[in-house]
Amino acid sequence: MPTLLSGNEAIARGAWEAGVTVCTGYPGTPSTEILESLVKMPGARCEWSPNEKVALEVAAGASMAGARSLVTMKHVGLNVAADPFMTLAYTGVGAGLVIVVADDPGMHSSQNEQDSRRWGPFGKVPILEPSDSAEAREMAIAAFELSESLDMPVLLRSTTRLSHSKSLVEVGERTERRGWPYAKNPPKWVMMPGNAKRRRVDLDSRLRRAAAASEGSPFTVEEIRDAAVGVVTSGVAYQYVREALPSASTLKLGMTFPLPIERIRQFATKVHDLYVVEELDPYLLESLRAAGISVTDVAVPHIGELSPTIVAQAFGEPALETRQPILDLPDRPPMLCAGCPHRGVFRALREMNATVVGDIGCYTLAALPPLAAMDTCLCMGASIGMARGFQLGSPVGAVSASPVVAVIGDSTFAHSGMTGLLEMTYNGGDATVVILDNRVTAMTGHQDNPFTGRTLSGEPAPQIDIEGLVRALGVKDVTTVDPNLLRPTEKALRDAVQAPGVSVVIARAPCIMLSRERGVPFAVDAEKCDSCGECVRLGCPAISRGEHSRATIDAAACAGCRQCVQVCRVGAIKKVLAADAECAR
Ligand SMILES: Cc1ncc(C[n+]2csc(CCOP(=O)(O)OP(=O)(O)O)c2C)c(N)n1
Repeated sequence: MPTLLSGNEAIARGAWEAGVTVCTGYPGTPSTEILESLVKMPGARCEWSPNEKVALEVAAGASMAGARSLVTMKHVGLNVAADPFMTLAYTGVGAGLVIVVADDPGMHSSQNEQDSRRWGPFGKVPILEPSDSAEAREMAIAAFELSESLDMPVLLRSTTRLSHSKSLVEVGERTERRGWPYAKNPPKWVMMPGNAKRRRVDLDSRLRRAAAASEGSPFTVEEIRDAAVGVVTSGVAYQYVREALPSASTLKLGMTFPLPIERIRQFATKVHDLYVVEELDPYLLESLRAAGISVTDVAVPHIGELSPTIVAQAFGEPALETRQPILDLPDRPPMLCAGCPHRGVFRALREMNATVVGDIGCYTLAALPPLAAMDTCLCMGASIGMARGFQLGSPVGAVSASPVVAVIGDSTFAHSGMTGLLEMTYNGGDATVVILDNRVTAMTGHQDNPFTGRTLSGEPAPQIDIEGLVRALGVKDVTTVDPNLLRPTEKALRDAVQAPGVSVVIARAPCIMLSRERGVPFAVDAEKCDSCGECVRLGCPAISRGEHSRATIDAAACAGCRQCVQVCRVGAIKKVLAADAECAR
């Protein structure tokens, strides 16, 4: 009986059926739900790692020890894991090792777009690319087989649309795998120059076997319809081509590294004009042209996500009919939630005219008006190293006029912030670092991390002490504040920027979405409000301007955090009576 599964659920299901026993990863949209699904299935040990590099190393070790292993991450995660990744094809694997990487064309929730197919030729790692959930499951199973038969890790590449869309999947049973007992084999496992040189040559012969596997792959499907137009495509782009150009002949590639060049060549002989439709980089296009296959140009954009309409228009066809929204909904720009504890820190930093070197998490939203209190955001963990760079690179005097403050979330600090702090303490840095400890990895949907005291499977874990950790990294000036208390927070930050050397302020209050009970909401006394806008500038979605520009609070949205009460100079914000509060909600 077919089941409706998202691409992520289908990958999890396929890996489980393949007998995977070790699953690791670091959260990142659109990949997060793979481990969250797997952890509910019996027989596989699933863990969030502090970052993707560690996750891949755990999976690599487990594979060498004889367990089928899976590791999941979003596209930028593979940059973090690139070091072990680039040598894993040399060592090869013990039991099957599958690396799932989920790209985000269109940057729905990412700081850049990357085409992870480039990692195939770069890391010399075979790639499978599903185009719907059923294939995602089948390819997850096949990826383990391929990994073992080729003695290589296999990359399973998804994209947001595939990971998050649901389609029908015929599921099967789990096959338990007996472990491959670990055998000492330094020439294979110890990558020092002498061994690596031999493995590099061996890798080429494995790549030739991979190319042969690609030529014979059942996942590459040729569909001849009208021979006038032939399209080579892969992944979800195949679905768009089928919808936009229903009569076109297609060659859907399942293995996108190594490419089945001979099959593509044969397909080209069967059609009049050959086109390539692919999302993001012209990866297939360049490869086909490099192989001497003649491809007709078509204006499919190489930026952003494709859609059936974009594909249709590129071929001069009319736009496809799409469903129009029933209501003309107002824009809702992203902002910190009502009651978010991060807000208090950013208000203080704005008041201090600080240069705020930011990082990635919910708190990045503080860059937007009206808070407008973040100067930079580059990649996870960059804030502390960049703050050191700001300090070194600023003209003398400029730094003290605008104190340099790095802000970083708890999960991000564990991910890749700790080494930045070591850079600071080791090299005599003089900046303030704020660790926004909301007790969870909020941005990606409330995952646990080494500071939360719980594992992915919900078991209790040692709750790593951030203060102790920061001190061990060489910081002497460490203060902890509750960021919902605005004055003490601002005082702690002002003291920290004035203190010589590295100061760390830990702003600790749980994410408002973690608290099951919200506080009693507040309301504005219109008689008292002088329209100064201080509360509005907090950027709380519960507060807006009403009649005569006076502030009003939406009691249904107010979380009762009291931050606005603390900024109101005329005492116009008061608690709503408990009975009225119930009505408002
Ligand atoms: C290398 C990399 N991995 C994963 C992500 C996805 N991601 C963005 S922010 C974030 C974690 C944020 O958690 P935290 O630092 O605790 O801040 P919060 O959202 O809780 O405020 C993650 C996992 C990413 N952008 N880059």
